Amino acid sequence: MIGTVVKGIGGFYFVYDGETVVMGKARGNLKRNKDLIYVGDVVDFDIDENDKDGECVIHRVVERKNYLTRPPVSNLDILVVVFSLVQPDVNYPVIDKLIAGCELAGIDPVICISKADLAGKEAVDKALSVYSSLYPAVSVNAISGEGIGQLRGIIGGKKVALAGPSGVGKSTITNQLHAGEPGIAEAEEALLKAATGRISSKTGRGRHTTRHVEIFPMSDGTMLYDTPGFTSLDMPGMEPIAVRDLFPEFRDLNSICKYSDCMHINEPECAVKDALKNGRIAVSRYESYKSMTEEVKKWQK
Ligand SMILES: Nc1nc2c(ncn2[C@@H]2O[C@H](COP(=O)(O)OP(=O)(O)OP(=O)(O)O)[C@@H](O)[C@H]2O)c(=O)[nH]1
Ligand SMILES: [Mg+2]
Ligand SMILES: [Zn+2]
Repeated sequence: MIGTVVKGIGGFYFVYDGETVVMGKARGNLKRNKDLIYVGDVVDFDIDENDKDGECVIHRVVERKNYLTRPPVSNLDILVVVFSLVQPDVNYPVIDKLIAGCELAGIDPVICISKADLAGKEAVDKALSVYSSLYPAVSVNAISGEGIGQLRGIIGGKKVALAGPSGVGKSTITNQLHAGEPGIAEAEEALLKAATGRISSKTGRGRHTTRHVEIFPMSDGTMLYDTPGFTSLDMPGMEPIAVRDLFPEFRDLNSICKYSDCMHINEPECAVKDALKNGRIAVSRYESYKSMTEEVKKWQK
């Protein structure tokens, strides 16, 4: 059978088959390295009635679409990049780096401006306009629920996680998305409760110290990854020139620049700098790009 790993705890995995969650273990090779199974993995599993430790055995991890190591999750379709304009103030280089990390990992970013009630419509619209030609972009007030419906529409049926700076409202938005959702979580909770004793006796740890990432399947098919919160994605060593490709607004322009390897910084006859001058590229995006290329250069030394 095929299912999705929705939680891993102390060598046990919780597999969701589209209807229920079963607990089980990894077989053979998979078992030797517990890092080999990620939350989000699609796995081949069998129900094992005779196994005293769990209800299912995982045979194989289906090839991943993508994965992140911090937090360790796989197969995300969408990362909702959440940020507020005030409380806390927006930090565009951090946000744009997160978005670039999505581009690199093969995850679709969705831009979510939170705390729309605190910033004023004009500021929110302006921030949305920076992104709306590049990615799906919404603003929300997670206290009143405004904009949550629109966000639901965008992420519906997909495998989704929220990321962004601390305090921007990720947990509040997550709670709104969960509002009115019935029970897989409860069924899973009951399973977990039953399993916790066993797990604790094997690993010496209880549930609170081992909790990291967990997926909540929702009634519309959305799988919401609940992570402890992450603010950046891993950026492996890369050539500065490769940073260009992480900014979709440059893609059509790269070939118009005088030099094919134009970094869009000091070169003459640069289509990106022209677009910047006439406002077709946002200053904040360009500044983020420059700071990312600087960062990548530093790692190379
Ligand atoms: N005014 C206003 N406050 C909000 C909104 N969304 C969240 N808050 C508040 O902002 C604070 C932080 O929200 P959280 O949801 O905990 O933020 P978080 O992103 O999960 O923070 P971390 O878990 O630290 O990463 C809380 O006091 C929320 O009540 C909003 O839309 N408007
Ligand atoms: Mg939180
Ligand atoms: Zn250029």
